[in-house]
Amino acid sequence: MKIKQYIKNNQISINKDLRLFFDKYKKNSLIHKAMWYSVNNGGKRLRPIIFQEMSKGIGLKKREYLCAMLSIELMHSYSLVHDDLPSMDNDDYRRGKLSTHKKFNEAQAILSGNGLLTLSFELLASKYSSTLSKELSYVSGSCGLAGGQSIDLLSQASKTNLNNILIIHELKTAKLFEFSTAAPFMIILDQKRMKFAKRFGLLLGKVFQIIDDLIDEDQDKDACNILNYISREEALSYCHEYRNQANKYLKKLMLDNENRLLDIFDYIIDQAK
Ligand code: GRG
Repeated sequence: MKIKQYIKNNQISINKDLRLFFDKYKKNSLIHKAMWYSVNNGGKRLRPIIFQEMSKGIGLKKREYLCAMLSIELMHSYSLVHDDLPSMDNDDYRRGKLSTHKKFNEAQAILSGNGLLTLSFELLASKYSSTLSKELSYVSGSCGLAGGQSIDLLSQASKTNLNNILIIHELKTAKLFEFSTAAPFMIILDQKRMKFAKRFGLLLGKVFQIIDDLIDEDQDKDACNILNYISREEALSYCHEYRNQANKYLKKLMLDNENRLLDIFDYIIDQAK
């Protein structure tokens, strides 16, 4: 099956998993409505797709990886809700729909983000060893998402430099990809391959963010867009270099589905075409 169709099928199935999971919250309190609104508004589900692919590659059954897969998407959704807030990026729209604070209000958006963040950890803690919660805390906290966002906001005020941009990319974006590729190996307690999977995921995340910068329609407004520091050709050559490095780590994982994972990598790069 072609990679585009494969990704589409995975999106459909992950959307179904998220819907089934949220059903039990009945969606009748405002905070749960806001949480569900933020999760269910057309995300590409790339992080859970990559996590699922890694999990399949090591023979995990869906019942073994489902909670971690949902947890990753809830974490991602929380970060977007807070990213859109007036005190952060101040975006009225996300994926062509009203952002959560515009649809509800600012207080409810903050609270629903908190609800998604904590639910993400509840899912991990209910099923797995504390390693997974600890690792997700690390990549989402001050040394990951939140830390990257903090540097990003500081850097918006004045021109920064390429090195700082690459650090922001790593913390704000790549760390959650790193967790997504490494978590399956945490589940099976395979330390050695977990290290290689982390390297693969971090490189994938860096590429994802460079491509996101290249296709950003508002790139002029974003002081942290990489195109303010290097040309499009240079940015793409970073992507190809990272892709080749990532391929070496992928090979060390010895997965049956390594071609599929590489196809997903290339699919991300191809978005810039
Ligand atoms: C307030 C404690 C605290 C933390 C805030 C806001 C935040 C943490 C982190 C920001 C993280 C962020 C928004 C990173 C950008 C990463 C990125 C490119 C997101 C878009 O990812 P896609 O394209 O999104 O996969 P979809 O829409 O497909 O789900």
